[in-house]
Amino acid sequence: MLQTKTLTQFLITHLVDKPDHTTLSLLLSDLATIGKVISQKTNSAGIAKILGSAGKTNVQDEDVQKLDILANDLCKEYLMQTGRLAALASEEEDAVVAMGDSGNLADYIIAFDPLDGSSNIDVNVSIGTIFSVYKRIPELDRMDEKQFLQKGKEQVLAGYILYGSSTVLVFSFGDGVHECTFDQGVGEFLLSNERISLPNTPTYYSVNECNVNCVREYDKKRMTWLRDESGLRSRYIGSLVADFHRNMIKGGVFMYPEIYKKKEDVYVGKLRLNYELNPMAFLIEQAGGMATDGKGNRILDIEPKALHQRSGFIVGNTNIVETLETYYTEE
Ligand code: P6P
Repeated sequence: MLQTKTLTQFLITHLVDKPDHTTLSLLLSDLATIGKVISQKTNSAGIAKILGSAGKTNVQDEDVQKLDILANDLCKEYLMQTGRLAALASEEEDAVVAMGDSGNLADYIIAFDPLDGSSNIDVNVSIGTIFSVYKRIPELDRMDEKQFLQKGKEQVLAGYILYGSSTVLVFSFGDGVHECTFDQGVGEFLLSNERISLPNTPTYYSVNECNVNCVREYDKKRMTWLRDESGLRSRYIGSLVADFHRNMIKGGVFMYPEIYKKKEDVYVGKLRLNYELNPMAFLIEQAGGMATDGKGNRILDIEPKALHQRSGFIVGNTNIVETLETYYTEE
């Protein structure tokens, strides 16, 4: 006897309340299928000899792993044949990707990080796929980059698939955030945590403390407060989806401040607004938390200016994020 709902059963119930979510529900089901395939590929990567670098760098100037390419190509090819999307943006793609003739009249667009944290693949650390879905702007050509410069609060579906000790799909349509766990035996994602709510008492803080001498004074003070006064325990795995998921379930805060780049004499964020920060900010707010850029701006209110725009990031329990924001000083 199956003790819980499958993702499909959950979506059928969801459609009763949201009859206009048929395409979005089918799209989430597509993403779940992609997650099953990537999960299988990452779990057998060592055997299939698809670990390691692909020997090229992406638009982020990052070393591309073989599994990055596999995940990116899988997402593009699978979603292209569904006809549910007009265009796609990806961390691994310089520009917007058209979703074929079948997508010409589609109402939605998607931004992806097909395999976030992929530098951790070779050491068996959890990695993830992050997705962010918007309604297409009808007045614009589907290939117009402005389709992907909508504020994060306009997202209609966002989530991630975490490939860890188990494979979990965490998502929100904007009416609560839910978790499904992949059951190998059944071959389905089963509902494992409905309407996730951040614990009132946070447990962890996550920041790469090796950056302490490359951040602004107010970020240095934030890192010191987290370590010495917050009462939180340090946990940092260096894989955004894994760090974020742990803190959402156990309560806590993740911070990636802007880092000083000596060559360019400028402070820059590492994480990308479109397909990392916006989906995570959407989820954390649905779980009762908060996400800012570290300069007092709500992530979901930021108007992106570029497809691969980066930003500073503080995300987690509202009381902790608000405390950290009190350290901000205008430059
Ligand atoms: P650092 C992985 O490369 C990633 O993009 C995120 O998943 C992760 O949170 C971050 O970078 C880790 O960066 O500089 O601490 O290694």
